[in-house]
Amino acid sequence: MQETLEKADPAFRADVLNGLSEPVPAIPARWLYDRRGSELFDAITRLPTYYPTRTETALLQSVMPEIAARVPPGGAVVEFGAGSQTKTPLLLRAVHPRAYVPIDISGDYLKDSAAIVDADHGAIDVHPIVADFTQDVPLPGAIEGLERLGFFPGSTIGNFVPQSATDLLRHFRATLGTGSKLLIGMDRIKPVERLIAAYDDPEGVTAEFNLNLLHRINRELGANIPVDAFAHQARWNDMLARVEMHLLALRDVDFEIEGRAFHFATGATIHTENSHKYGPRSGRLLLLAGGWTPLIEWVAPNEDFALVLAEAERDRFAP
Ligand code: AVI
Repeated sequence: MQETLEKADPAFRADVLNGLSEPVPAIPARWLYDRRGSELFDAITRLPTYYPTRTETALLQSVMPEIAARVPPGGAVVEFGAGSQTKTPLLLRAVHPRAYVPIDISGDYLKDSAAIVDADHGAIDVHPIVADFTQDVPLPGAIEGLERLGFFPGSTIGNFVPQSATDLLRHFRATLGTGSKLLIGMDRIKPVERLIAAYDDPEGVTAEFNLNLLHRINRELGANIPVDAFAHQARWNDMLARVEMHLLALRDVDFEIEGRAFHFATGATIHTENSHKYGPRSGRLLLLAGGWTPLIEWVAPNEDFALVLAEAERDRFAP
C-alpha cells in the first residue's frame, strides 16, 4: 500500500532516482536523517553495542583540562553540525569561549542547539548559521579577531569517503582560517565482531534506521517499495577500512518510483552508508591531506576512539 505523499525535496528525488540506476545502486547517507531517522540515530547512540558516542564523551570529559590548556579563553568555538546536548556543553565549559557558532543545514536542529547553550552558558554569544558546512561558510563579523576552534565530534568524518573527507577538511580550513585549531573525533579500526555489533545491533534499531530510508522514499516520492522484501546488512570492507550499510533484497523485487520501474534480484543491495575507521597514522595523514597539522591526540581505553587537536598552519614554501 502506498504511504501518504509528502512534498518531495528535488535533491532527494534526484539522488534516489540516479542512485538506484547506477551499476552499484547507492543512495547518499544524508537522506537517512529525516525526522524519524534522526530519532532512530539518537536511539542508536544509546545502544550497548554502539560504543562511539559514550566512548568519545568519556574521553572528552577526561581530557578537557588538557584541551583547555591548549585553547585560550575568549575565542570562538565553531561547531560543524548542530551540537550535542552532552559533548558541546563539556567543551564550552572547559574552554570559556566568547562566542559559539554552530553551523547546520537544518535550522530546526540549530534552534535546539542554540537553546541548550543559552540555557547553560549565559556569557557566551551564540551565532547559529544555517549553511552547508561541506562548503566554505562565511563566519559572522562579530567573531572577527577571535581565535577559532573548530569542533567536529562524533566520527562523522568517517561517513565521508576519503576524497570527500579531504575536501571537507579543506573547507573547514577555509572557513576557520590560518592559525585556527580543530578538535575532531575519529573512530578507530577494531575487531570486526565489535564493529559489526555496533552497526547491526541485536535490538534491531540500526536495521530500522536503515529501512526507514525505504519508507521515506515511499512516503515522499510516492513509491511502492515492499519494505519487507529488504533486510538491513552491515559489512566490514577491510580493503577500504569501513563498515558499510546495505539494504539487501531478500527476494526478486519490482517497484516503481514516479513511474520509473526498478528491479532488484535476490541478493542485490542498495548501499546506504559508509563509516570509515582509521588507524593512528591513517587518521593523521587524512588530517594533513586536508590542511590540518595534528598537534596532539588523545586515545580512549582499548584504542577504541581518538580525539585529535590539529592546527591550520600557514602554508610554507619550503620544508
Ligand atoms: C553519524 N555517524 C557518525 C554514525 C556512524 O557511526 O557512522 C552513523 C551511524 N550509522 C549507523 N549507525 C550509526
